[in-house]
Amino acid sequence: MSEALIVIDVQNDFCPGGALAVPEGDQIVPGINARMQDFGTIVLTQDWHPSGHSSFASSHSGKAPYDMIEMPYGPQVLWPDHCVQGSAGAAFHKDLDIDRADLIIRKGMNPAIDSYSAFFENDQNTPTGLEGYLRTRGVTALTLVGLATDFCVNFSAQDAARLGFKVRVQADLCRAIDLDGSLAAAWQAMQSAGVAKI
Ligand code: VGL
Ligand code: ZN
Repeated sequence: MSEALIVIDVQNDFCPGGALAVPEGDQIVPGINARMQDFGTIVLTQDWHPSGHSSFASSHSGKAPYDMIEMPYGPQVLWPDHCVQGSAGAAFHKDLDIDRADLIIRKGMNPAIDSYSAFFENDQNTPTGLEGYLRTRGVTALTLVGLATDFCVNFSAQDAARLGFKVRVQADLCRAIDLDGSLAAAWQAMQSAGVAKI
């Protein structure tokens, strides 16, 4: 019961054919389903943006997807519109075994702040509540899988390690966006934060 599997953002928009498709994003689904049986607690995260979210390029005139802008909380990549609340793209991949989840945590609802991490919004300050959920259930060790390795998995893993959880990221059950070397930088940052790559 002290180990949890955290499944990050395995949603249609991050799979081939989706608005922010991660190459091979769908290929990790069978392996994630199989891995669920090894854990006493299973948490799914769901990127869940209001339409017109500030992380969408379409919300900034003259900006294109993958441009960078400066937000009050720091630099922000602008994304194609994705994971809009209630849309088909925001739904979990149809083969993901969501019936096994103990908790589904949604993030990215604040229109003014993006939220890559399952623990904090990108202001690094506003909590999602996941830390409290895990601690009150006695969870001390986390294995992270899902999408995308270099964004939501990366930020979630670093935050979890900083919060004092024992953190592993299972690389074969993750896939990356990899913008300008962001995947290599993410593994470096995770390693420095004390995250184990398995
Ligand atoms: C993600 C970009 C924008 C992710 C979410 O799940 O990695 N990336 N929103
Ligand atoms: Zn998002």
